[in-house]
Amino acid sequence: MKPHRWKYQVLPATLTIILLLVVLSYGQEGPTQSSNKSGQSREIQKVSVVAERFNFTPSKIKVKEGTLLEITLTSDDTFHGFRMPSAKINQVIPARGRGSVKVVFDAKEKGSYAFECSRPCGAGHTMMRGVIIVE
Ligand SMILES: [Cu+2]
Repeated sequence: MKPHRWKYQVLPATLTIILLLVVLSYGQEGPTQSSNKSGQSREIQKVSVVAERFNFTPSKIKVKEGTLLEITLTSDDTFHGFRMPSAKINQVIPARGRGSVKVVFDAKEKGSYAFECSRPCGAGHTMMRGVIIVE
């Protein structure tokens, strides 16, 4: 294989790794404070989730009971959806390059809360799901 070909294969891989690291570091922001109507402060946990055919990354999110979980959703390919029937959340996730969308999940009670893609996105659409674990 000629040397210049090799370069074209390694560059996209390197960019993907850098992008992943950026996404992961965003997902690990420390807790911040916010106030609700009664003036009590609530801890906010932020996480970034990337949707792509046919999974969410991460697909398992752990959060401490009593915090607000702020999820920033982006897509790595087409339009997807983020639906959590238990929390009455259903948001369209814009296609790659069209920005992100935020949803807030109130982790008020311990348990497992499933989420899933709500926009038909191909053959594996029904397998595109994840879970928030409040502990
Ligand atoms: Cu889908």
